[in-house]
Amino acid sequence: MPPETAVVTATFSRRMRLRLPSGESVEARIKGKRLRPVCGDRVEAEPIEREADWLITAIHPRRNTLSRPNLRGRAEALAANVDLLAVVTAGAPAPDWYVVDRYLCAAELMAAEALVVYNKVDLDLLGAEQQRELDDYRQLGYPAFAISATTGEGVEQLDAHLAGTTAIVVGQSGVGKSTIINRIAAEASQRTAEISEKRDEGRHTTVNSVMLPLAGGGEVIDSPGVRDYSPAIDDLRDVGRGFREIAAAAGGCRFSDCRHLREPGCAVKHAVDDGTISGRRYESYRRLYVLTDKLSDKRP
Ligand SMILES: Nc1nc2c(ncn2[C@@H]2O[C@H](COP(=O)(O)OP(=O)(O)O)[C@@H](O)[C@H]2O)c(=O)[nH]1
Ligand SMILES: [Mg+2]
Ligand SMILES: [Zn+2]
Repeated sequence: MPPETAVVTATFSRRMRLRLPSGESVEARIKGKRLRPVCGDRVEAEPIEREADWLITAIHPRRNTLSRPNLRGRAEALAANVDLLAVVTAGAPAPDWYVVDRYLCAAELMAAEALVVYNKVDLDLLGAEQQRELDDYRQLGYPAFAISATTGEGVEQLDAHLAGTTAIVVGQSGVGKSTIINRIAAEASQRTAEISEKRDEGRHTTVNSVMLPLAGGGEVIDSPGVRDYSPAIDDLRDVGRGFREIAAAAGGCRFSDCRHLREPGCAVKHAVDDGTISGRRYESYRRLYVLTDKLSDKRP
């Protein structure tokens, strides 16, 4: 059989599940040690003689990549070719808006759409402060949804936004990503994901990502919980580009290479002082800038 272009729909460390152009799902391993396919990748694959496994021989160029820095400060891909990031927080564990901002920054830099989900409204923990954060995101143009994956409240509106896209659901561990996906994924596909996870139990400790068809068309990737996510950023100036309102204000800074930290004539700081830019969002920017600067020192 000739090689085929397949889509990576699940990764379990170095084992993959592929969807062939025929729609059939097969399991695959990877040729050599250099290739690192992730969910959403388009790959070249060929059947292996007298085996059920297929072999991935190449990864097609990616439209975009969701990545984070690894321990050596280099970019490690988590998923590829996505249209939209659904960033999930919840009543419990307590929302970490800094993590939300870092995912939103990643979305900007990879030219993907993004929206914010506050899950577990049924816990009645959505106070004025959280409500204000959600309103701030809406003001910036990010749709924000307060939902309960358990009761189904608000899920329909979220579902309507994701339909037809290739979306990835991201956020801290325990916020309800998998529960949300179980609600919105096409029913038959959920069982497939379960089987693959179970079959792998004991052999591989990490089930990384799974991509499932959405009931309303398109597909959704359930990503692993990454603790303290931050985007992999090569160019420090990209940190500011990842915050829409900061990118928009930066044109007014006195210096074209303004870092918006302590420079005189900084339009961003000015906007923070007069309340046009949220002080909390600015603090997110500042922290990520410092972190990215530190990580870039690590790279040889
Ligand atoms: N009360 C409540 N619990 C939820 C909701 N969504 C998920 N959970 C619970 O939160 C826990 C973590 O959910 P899970 O989907 O595994 O989170 P993930 O780590 O983000 O994938 C589980 O015990 C879920 O039952 C919700 O809307 N309300
Ligand atoms: Mg999960
Ligand atoms: Zn500035």
